[in-house]
Amino acid sequence: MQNHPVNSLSMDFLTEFLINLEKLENDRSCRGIILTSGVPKIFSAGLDIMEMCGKSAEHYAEFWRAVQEMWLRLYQSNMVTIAAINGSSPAGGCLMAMSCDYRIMAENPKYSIGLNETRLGIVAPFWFKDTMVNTIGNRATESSLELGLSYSSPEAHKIGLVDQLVPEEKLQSTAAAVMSQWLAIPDHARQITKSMMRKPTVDRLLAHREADIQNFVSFISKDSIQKSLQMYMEMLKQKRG
Ligand code: CO8
Repeated sequence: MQNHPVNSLSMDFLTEFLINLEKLENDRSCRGIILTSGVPKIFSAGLDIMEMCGKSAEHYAEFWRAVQEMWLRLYQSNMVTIAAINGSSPAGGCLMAMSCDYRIMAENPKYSIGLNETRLGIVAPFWFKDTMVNTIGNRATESSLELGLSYSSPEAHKIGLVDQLVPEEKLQSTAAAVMSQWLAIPDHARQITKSMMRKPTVDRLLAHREADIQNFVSFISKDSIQKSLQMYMEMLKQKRG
């Protein structure tokens, strides 16, 4: 991923991501992908907040459908998906990483990962929550979501949010080595097993997809939520000085 400055998931980025994912999915010679960042110190800043500020209801609906589509495709991918997390990964960035089959994070206490939505005054939707429950369990997810916790890489490893920690310079080679282990399993057996594990979570969104879009549109359109997001963007600017 290389969408400067912070790999935020804008409409354009999501569209390009989906096109590329589909191309790889349809390429029979491609059995696995490593998701990583070409932006130093940042894996992905999550959803592009500008896409959720001061836009029309139609725009919010279209944007949310694209976010859903990204998750549906990545979470159910037939390919082996490995996240090589080489930087901070808040909110939607954390969702992307959790949607992969395996997560390896660079050992750097400055990098953080987590679903921090409540800190922005917004609420992670049920399928973000389900994805986290499937990764770290119900109890850890509950406090994590309520407090909008961001974990340093050692903390993330401790709670199982990432599977492996490695020195930054070994991240890509470790991801390649892990990929080889996963590719040693016959594709059809691995794919059926993955589907068996993930289908109930996917089906829940598919059954409520339109309601989830409506819910997002009405929530994000509220004046109070727009204000919270604007204040958060201001806070990011001030932090930089
Ligand atoms: N969207 C848009 N712009 C962003 C975002 C973002 N998510 N994050 C950062 N930027 C912008 C900054 O405003 C800044 O812009 P400018 O140069 O114009 O001032 C630029 O990117 C660089 O940012 P920083 O100076 O902060 O860069 P740092 O390297 O110091 O820090 C971080 C990088 C750690 C990524 C930091 O920017 C950060 O914490 N960003 C916020 C991340 C975040 O909280 N994302 C949450 C998005 S919400 C989401 O993903 C899920 C929503 C769920 C649905 C809700 C239902 C209602």
